[in-house]
Amino acid sequence: MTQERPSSLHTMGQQHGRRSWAEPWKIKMVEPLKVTTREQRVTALEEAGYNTFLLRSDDVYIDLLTDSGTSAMSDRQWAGMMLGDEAYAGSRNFYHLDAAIKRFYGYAYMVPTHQGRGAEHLISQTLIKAGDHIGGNMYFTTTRLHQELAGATFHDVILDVAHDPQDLHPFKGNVDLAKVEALIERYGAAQIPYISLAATVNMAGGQPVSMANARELKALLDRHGIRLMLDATRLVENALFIQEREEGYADKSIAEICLEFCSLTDGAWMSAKKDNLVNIGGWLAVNDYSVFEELRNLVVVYEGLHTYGGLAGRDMEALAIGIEESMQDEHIRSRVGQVRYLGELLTEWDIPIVQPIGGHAIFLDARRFYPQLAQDLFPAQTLAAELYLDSGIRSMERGIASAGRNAETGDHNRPKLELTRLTIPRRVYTQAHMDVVAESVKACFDARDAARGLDMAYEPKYLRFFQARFTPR
Ligand code: P70
Repeated sequence: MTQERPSSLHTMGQQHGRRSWAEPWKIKMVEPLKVTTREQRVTALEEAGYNTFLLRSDDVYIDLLTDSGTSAMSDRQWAGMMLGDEAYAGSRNFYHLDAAIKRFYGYAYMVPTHQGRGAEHLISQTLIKAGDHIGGNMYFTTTRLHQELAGATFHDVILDVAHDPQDLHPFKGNVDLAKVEALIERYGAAQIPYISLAATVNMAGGQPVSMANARELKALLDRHGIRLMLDATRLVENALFIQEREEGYADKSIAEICLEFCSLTDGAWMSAKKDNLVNIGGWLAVNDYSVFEELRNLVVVYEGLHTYGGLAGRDMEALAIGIEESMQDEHIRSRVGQVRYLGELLTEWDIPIVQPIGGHAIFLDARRFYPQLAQDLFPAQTLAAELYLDSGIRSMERGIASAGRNAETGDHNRPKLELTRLTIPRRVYTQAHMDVVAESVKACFDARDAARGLDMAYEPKYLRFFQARFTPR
């Protein structure tokens, strides 16, 4: 990959050591946005039970619910869609995708899946048996649920500082090796099929894992015969932080860093809807042929034949091209540069956000926004509602509602982090949109004393945050 690193691939600002993170593309097609009145927003939010997941996107102005499947594809990806080989078996697009995953992530065998949780389901059912224990660098909602449904108990093994929104550790996503050792000591290696490593860590605020931490973790697990499985959903963003912050990586390309990181793991699942720049898709890749054989058996039960896994040929083609585009240094610098632009504006205005600024989103610290609200009054959900009412911006709760209930006691899980996520889609919004968002957050911050909180009026059994309904106090 070294040939892909001439300085001409850096943004103009970076070539000159200036601060610009300007996008390495221009806009060819636009989609109009709808502006609503406050009255319309009040009605829409009431109909949605104060849950931003239940809003119609037609009622949203700037949609920062998620960076998942919301990216803009390039002209090359759209051209690739026309080359879809919609054969039931052996589509040529599958082989293109397989080659892209081998080239950029380095794993030997892969199956496509319809999205990330399809892959999480397959890997959990394949490697976990009832009574097992999984350590992970902070939980992610769907990941943990699939591990639990397969019979495992999840244990958080991330550094303690990851739970502190103000701690400035450069690699807040790192695993605390002492916690892993304690887990092995307590349950024995035979009951720990793998450690689940996410890079970056979504729920911690998009925080990265260092190469050194992954390497030490791998060495520790190798001594005990435990696998290391990667959630590669935002690995490309993680690679930028390694390039910027970790000694010895400043002159390595993003592609080289990703490949090295993956080489420290035994396999990965992927929600391709994030880093990989497609609207739908996922994949699951491993190096061990016997694990692959089992995955290939299961994929035909739950997803589709092993050469399409729930995706159309055209989707696999767009994904193969998206993987290559996502690995370009200038792409990822501008993507994370835009997130930082928003974060730096909010920081200048003393608005409490998770620091350091992460890769895919700005996380507002709802605890410090609304110190008057007890966590059981859903401060982060309240803030998401207030932001929508102010300006039609849609954000996502990442606090007590997302954390669900303890399977044994039935009580709420009460995470230390009570956050409202402003998630930036890739290649979609402009710097002016970021200004609108910052001003709206500021308006909500200025009116923070008036917030009263919410009660949960309807609670679904699984992943409750998606469909729960709330009523204002
Ligand atoms: C988000 C999305 C998805 C995701 C992820 C990581 C680190 C796996 C997945 C699953 C969508 C989402 C999902 C659950 C709750 C809220 C939002 N994250 N690992 O917005 O992939 O969605 O393709 O099945 O971030 O953060 P998929």
